[in-house]
Amino acid sequence: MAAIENRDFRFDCSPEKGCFDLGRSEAVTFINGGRLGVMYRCGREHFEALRDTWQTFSALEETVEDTHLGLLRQIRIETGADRQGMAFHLVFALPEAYPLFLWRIGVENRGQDPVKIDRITMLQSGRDRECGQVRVSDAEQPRLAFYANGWQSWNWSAVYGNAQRQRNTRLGPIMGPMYRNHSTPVTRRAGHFSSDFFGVIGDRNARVGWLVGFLSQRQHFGSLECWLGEETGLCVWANGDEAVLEAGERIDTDWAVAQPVDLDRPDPLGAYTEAAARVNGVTLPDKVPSGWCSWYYYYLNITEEKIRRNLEALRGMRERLPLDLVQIDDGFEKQVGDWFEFLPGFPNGVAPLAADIARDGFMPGLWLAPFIVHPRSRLYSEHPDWILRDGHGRHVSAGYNWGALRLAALDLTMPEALDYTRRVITTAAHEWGFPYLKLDFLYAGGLAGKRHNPRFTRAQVLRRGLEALREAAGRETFLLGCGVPIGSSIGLFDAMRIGADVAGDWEPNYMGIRLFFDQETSMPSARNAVQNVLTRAFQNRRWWINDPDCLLVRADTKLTLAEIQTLATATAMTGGSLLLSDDLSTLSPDRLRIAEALLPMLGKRPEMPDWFDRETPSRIKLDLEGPEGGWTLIALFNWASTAEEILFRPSDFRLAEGDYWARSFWDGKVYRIERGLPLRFPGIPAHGCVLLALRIANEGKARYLGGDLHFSQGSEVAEWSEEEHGLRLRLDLERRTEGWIELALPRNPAAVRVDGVAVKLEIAREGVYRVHVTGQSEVTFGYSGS
Ligand code: 9PG
Repeated sequence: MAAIENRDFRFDCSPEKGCFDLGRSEAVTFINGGRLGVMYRCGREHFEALRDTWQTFSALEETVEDTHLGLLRQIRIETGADRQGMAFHLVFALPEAYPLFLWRIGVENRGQDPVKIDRITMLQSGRDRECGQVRVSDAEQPRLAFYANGWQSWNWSAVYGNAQRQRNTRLGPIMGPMYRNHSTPVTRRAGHFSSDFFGVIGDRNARVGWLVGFLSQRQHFGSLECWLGEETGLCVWANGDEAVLEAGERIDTDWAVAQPVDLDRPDPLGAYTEAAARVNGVTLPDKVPSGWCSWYYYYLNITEEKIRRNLEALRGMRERLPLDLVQIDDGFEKQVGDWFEFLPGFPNGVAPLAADIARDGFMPGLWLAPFIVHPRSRLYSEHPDWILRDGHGRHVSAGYNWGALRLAALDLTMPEALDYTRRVITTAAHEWGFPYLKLDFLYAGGLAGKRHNPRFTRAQVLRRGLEALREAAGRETFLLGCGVPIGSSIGLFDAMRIGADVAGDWEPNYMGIRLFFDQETSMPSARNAVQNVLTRAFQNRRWWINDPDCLLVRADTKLTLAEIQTLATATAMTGGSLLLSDDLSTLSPDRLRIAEALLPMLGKRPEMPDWFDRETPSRIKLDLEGPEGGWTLIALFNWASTAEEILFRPSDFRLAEGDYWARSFWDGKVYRIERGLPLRFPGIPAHGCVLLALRIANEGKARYLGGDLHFSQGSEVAEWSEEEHGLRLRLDLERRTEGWIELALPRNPAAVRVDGVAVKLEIAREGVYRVHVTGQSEVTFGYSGS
């Protein structure tokens, strides 16, 4: 028996029996009798070690200093070699600085022969008497649910209730390589789920749960499997990918991690995300990107001329819509893979465009997909040995796109292939002049196949490939990751696409066919994009800046105005980047105004109060502070496909007691909330939303209620001073605009001046006044009777 304990955890293990218990102090034991295991092969024979006993050679309790995590109190167990000569190093640790439990397994080949590692099981518990049991809470009627994280940027991430079935692609044979990690099981039955990198099992009734997973993904892709129901079960493992471990070599897993989760805390996954950021050396960029991207209007149909037209439009509207970035997307290259040859629309390549974009004061950005290869490219035919192949010599499929049923991928263990990807990045960043690169389809670097060097796991190959890209780009280049496994990317990208592509349709379709395809969760569509914008919002400003994908505001898509407002609301409220992707030269002023109202971006991570309670969260909360005091933004979504009444219940949001003013941004209505009573919003359209600014009513004092200048309805207020005789406020929006603001005033104002000019005041309702202003106005109210 060996045990460690601190104020958060109790851990004990029985090395002879090969099992362990883990629980929160003063709460039910989460894992009771959990097991480890290492599955490996020697020649043709399969073995599983650590399963029944850890054959302990030595066990040591110690405190060590970890460069990233600080002080760790740990138990280190060394096993003796088994009959094949395999020895194992187990570490169980409690960091002083984080409420986390960590463990890892080192696998050492002390035998004579190479072995292949299939799987390193970090935890198996429940569903089998041998493996003890899993308990999340002691509630009499638990309502268990599981957060499943998608493998890469585009893959659906959601919380499923125990009666639900996980959403899996039905395009597996064709899109499997893009839509899932092949070593993470496909689940089919209700209550059976799988996840990549980490997952959260929780009880919706007891409001507690546990996150389990990994802090990094440098060594192995991490997978999880979870069973909810009669018998709860949990399995967490590192995928060995049959990588060869030579005699005398050792491989250690990334840290496995368990974090107790309080579902009602504002930042429930904070400890985990912070520790993972630390371990991976994250540094956040100073500025949240805003800009324009060519993809979602022109798609592959871009030319130098069309980019220039939009550049000119951007220049013309800069005062009203100050964006930083102009990003050229897919469609300039001769073929995916042949990055140094250009299509006829770019007769001079992209370097002159980068120069012009920069000359106009914008940051030039370029899309590249350095790990994926079109089978009709020159690269493919000239360097057959750089292409990832299976055991039969056939190229491994990286999925279907660009008219190719089976795209190919580079074998990044071929030094020349990796060098080529470095050259692509160096050229784009340092010769063509792009300080911003969107690096896409990077999952292709981590597909299963027979590699030139069989001694690396897929995760090692991918991570080293990504590190090579970062090194080639230099720290100064802004890198946006896209189509890339989440856990492998932490610490390497400044921004990360965290969801599926947006599109001009709410639901996905293939060449207009909705039936069947509308069930797909990684295909481009507004619905699929917004899903992860909400369910991965917690990653923003911890692992990178989240990229929610582009906001389309033009009128000629199939999106309704309500749907566009929903995308704008989700984008703005989650604090990631803002990219437009319409033909800016043809946008109408009212549509442009939707985008304008999101600038400047706030770049804050919000709270998601019902993130664990439904598959798609329907509430966002963001607390803000200004010279006038604090206020709260609340977004409420109607995910139904029919118009519905939305109910706003202040008690759902842990708001301070009192009476409130609420102003709804998209329709400009002002409400008064008395004694915590709910507000009703009837007839919110399908996929529509309500965006409220809430301020506690302060009798006897003036309150800013909001307006139509900025979605936050308050961050435009730069100065605010109220005296007995009146009120003075100054707005500063960093862009040119005009519109209305509304205030609740304690007394009837006798005189109102906007920028020194007396104006007429409109009364919106009793005690609430409207004034027309610009984004930089100074407004003074003189109260009457004083
Ligand atoms: C350029 C595009 C854009 C876009 C990227 C990526 O599921 N799919 O088949 C699928 C295809 C393309 C795709 C995403 C998913 O888009 O996300 O922003 O850059 O490539 O080709």
